[in-house]
Amino acid sequence: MKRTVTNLCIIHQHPRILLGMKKRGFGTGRWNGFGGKVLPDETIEESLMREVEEEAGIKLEKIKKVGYMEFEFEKNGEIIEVHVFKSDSFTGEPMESEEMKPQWFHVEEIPFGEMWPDDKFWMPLLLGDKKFKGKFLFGESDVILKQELLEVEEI
Ligand code: S76
Repeated sequence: MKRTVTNLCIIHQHPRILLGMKKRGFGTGRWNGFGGKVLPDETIEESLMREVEEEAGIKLEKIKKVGYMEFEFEKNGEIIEVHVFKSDSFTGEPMESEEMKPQWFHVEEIPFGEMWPDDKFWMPLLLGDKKFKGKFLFGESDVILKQELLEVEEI
């Protein structure tokens, strides 16, 4: 069974968050946090800094680990491990890249209908500065077949 280690970062400057519209690859057409696959010779944190700079043109100044999730896809048995971070400070101006079109959203107007269906479950924990662990099983058309989500003290 294939396991892929990835990271995901939500930039949260209350009351707004920065999301990116994914223009190609996994999750095309959905608003998402920034991030991607961890390469063999980098740490999870280094990978996150690289991905955010590549996708949104900004350099994160401070990151905080807030979650860990596993996404399993029934169709191919693939498991994606996701290390979730949040950040409230960066340098540079968010810029569209070949992969992502960044946009700020008010926390009351997050476009959950155009995001991965798990996001509406864990995003409130992230916005409330909680830490969490979760597991989601996705079926046909990415519907959630099974889910577990727990608030934890340490991640
Ligand atoms: O927020 C999410 N980002 C992804 O890339 C994939 N959720 C998700 N679920 C499969």
